[in-house]
Amino acid sequence: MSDLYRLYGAEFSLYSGKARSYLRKKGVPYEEITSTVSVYKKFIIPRTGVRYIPVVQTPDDEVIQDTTAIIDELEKRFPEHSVYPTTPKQKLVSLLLEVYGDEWLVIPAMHYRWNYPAMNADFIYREFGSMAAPNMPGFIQKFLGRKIGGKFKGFVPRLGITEKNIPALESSYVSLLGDLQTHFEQHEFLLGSKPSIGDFGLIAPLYAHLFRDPAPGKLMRKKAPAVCQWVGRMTNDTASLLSGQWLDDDEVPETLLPILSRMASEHLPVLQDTDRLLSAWRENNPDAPEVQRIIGSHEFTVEGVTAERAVLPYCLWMFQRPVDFYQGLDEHSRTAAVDPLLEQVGFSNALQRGLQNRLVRTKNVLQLSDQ
Ligand SMILES: N[C@@H](CCC(=O)N[C@@H](CS)C(=O)NCC(=O)O)C(=O)O
Repeated sequence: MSDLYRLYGAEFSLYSGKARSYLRKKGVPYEEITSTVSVYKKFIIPRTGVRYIPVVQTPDDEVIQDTTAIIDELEKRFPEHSVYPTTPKQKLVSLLLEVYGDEWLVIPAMHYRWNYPAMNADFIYREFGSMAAPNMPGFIQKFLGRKIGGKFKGFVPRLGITEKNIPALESSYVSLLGDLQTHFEQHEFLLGSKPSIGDFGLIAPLYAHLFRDPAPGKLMRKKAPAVCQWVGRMTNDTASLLSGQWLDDDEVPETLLPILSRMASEHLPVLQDTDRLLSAWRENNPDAPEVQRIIGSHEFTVEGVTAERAVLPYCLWMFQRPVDFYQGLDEHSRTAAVDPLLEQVGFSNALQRGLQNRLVRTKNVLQLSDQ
């Protein structure tokens, strides 16, 4: 085995962008292996038991699937210059924005990728095809690209993206871009001059889809040039973690407040409802060996428009992280620092109340734990 870490990913894959950015910013020695059909068959599926990318293989042949698990394992192996701030507000905000990027901004990412076919379709099918079978003739790549890409396009309605709410989803995303623009005009990263776990969550949708695909890329360049520059800082080869600093005195810049408020009004109700529905699912499926990827559907509202989407329990595994962090804080940190901030952005008692269910990931599948 070589002494390099291996990233099995793809340039156009949302979560691969998060893992790659982390590896680069952290200065981890790695090589990227394209996830061809053959690599899926011979490596990814047998070693992980599931069909997701990215996957990281360590030099001692440990195989890790899921970007949060990858980052946390690498943080143990490379503990210097952590991507986790240590002060209460900054750490909580960075954990919340990781969840928001990973789990919610998939909506604009998938919408702008798949609902602008005149600008994107040729590009994205070619990308899927050349990843799947890089040495095959063009017509086979085209066929495979459409087949594999079509599967991902099929997720669009399940994420709750429909004719009815597209104007609302676009309006929300354009406002978010405006808020991010204001923030990145003043700060290099979310919380200072080095990226935190929150930056890595946001780069997932904001690189592969929203920056790199032709239609949303044009929108981002027009509306939010400072966000494009942040994408550049997040994806270049400079290991900026080695030199940057968090802002002093646990400061959370004012410019992040509208972004947290947007998360509180759009995403938080979905997280809370997912927890409620998972309790009901648990009662109806007491002997299920694992939690299914989708456990029904529920309503959600963006900019006053309500639509229906799949209930995805995985988002709770992510949301447990900020909830656990909040609940582990001492009384003084909560009341003096964190609670006023949460109140200000509309999280009210969500973290205080906690969650009804606890999820664990075992062998890359989710299970309910008895706590
Ligand atoms: N939450 C996981 C998700 C990995 C994931 O969903 N990857 C996408 C590509 S970006 C995938 O492989 N999807 C296949 C599928 O959904 O069946 C992570 O952080 O790595």
